[in-house]
Parts: sequence; C-alpha cells; structure tokens
Amino acid sequence: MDPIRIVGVNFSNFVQSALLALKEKGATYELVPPPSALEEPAHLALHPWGKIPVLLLDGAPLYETTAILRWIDTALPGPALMPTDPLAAARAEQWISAITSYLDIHAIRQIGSPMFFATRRGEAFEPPQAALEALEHDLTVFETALGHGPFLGGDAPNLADLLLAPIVNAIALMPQTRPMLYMRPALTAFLAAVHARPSSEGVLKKPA
Ligand SMILES: N[C@@H](CCC(=O)N[C@@H](CS)C(=O)NCC(=O)O)C(=O)O
Repeated sequence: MDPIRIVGVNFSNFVQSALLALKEKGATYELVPPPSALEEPAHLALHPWGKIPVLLLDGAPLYETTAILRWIDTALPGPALMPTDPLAAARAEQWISAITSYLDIHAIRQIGSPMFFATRRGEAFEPPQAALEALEHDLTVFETALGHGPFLGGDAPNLADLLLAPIVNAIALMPQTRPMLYMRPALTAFLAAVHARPSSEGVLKKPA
C-alpha cells in the first residue's frame, strides 16, 4: 500500500481533524497540496464539490471529513476513537453532526474563513453580528457538554473531539472571538488538554 496521503492545506480545520486522527492512531501520512485550484478539473476529479480534505488510498480518493475519520478509526491500528457503548456512540455522533452542521458554519464559514481571506487581501473584516450570536449559543452548548471533560469523550478524545479541537483553536486564535472562548472554563480546559497531546504538535497553532 502507498503511504496514506491527505490532500489539503494545514490551515483548514477539517484537514487538521484528519491529521489529528492519523496522529492519535500513530499512523504515518503525507499532507499533499491540491493538484489545482479547488474549483478546477484536477481537484474536482478528487472531490466533486471542490473541498478538502481528500484521503488518497493507493490513488483512490475518499472525501468528506467524517467518512475519512471513520476510515482512519476502523481501518488503522491504535486506540479506538469511537465508544463501543451504543448510547455513548450515538452521543458522539450527535456532537459530530452538531459540530459540522452548526459550529463549523458559524465559527469558520461565516467568521474564520472570510476573515482569513480578507486579512490576506489586506482588508479589514468585521464578523457578522448574527454569526457571533449563533456562535455564543454554540459555545454555551459545548461548555455544558464538556462539564465531565476534559474531552467530550471523557478522559481521552473521540472523533467528535478531533472535529471540535481545530474549530475551538481557531476561535482562540481570532481576536474577535477569543474572549468568547476564554470566559468559558470547560472549553478553556478542553483546549489546554488538546494542546497537551502530542497529536496537536505541528497540526494546531498554539494560541498566544
Ligand atoms: N463537507 C466537507 C466540507 C469540507 C470543507 O468545507 N472544507 C473547506 C476547508 S476547511 C474547504 O474545502 N473550503 C474551500 C471552499 O469551500 O472553497 C467535509 O466534511 O469534508
């Protein structure tokens, strides 16, 4: 088998989740850049919706982050990243869906991404008020969920935690959202626990 390749860039939260999962499994991998702009044919041949990450297995693409995470967890040796208890597994699925359907949209698609590209163009960016309000709500829910932490999975991270970690890290890195995170002790402890794991080294930029 060829080495596991992740097509993407290291500042994407979903790419970071895939890399964290591979590192938690102790797997070796290569992060390779997309073969073209995401909307051009070479990349669309790997991901028809023009997104990252894509996992390349002997050249064959697997896309959508949750599918990639599932493959990493079930195909590779190393610690299990999903609970076996049916209710705990369903609870982790609940968080995976909430993170990708709500938190990612408000924190990254509506704030982080446009801010990143505006900054690259040398332009100012003010997060939309509606996105900030929705993010407040999301963070309040996750603050309660992490009450028995430090992870959603308890003492060790599960796949939901690996999706949550890059988004919470991005919130900590952005001056406009940072206070919303550090006013919440469970989310603050979650981020500290994420950075205490070797898997985060070289994947997640440490907030100052
Ligand atoms: N549903 C996709 C979403 C992936 C996604 O939105 N990736 C972002 C990077 S974090 C991306 O490709 N953005 C580029 C774009 O939308 O043009 C998944 O779960 O993998």
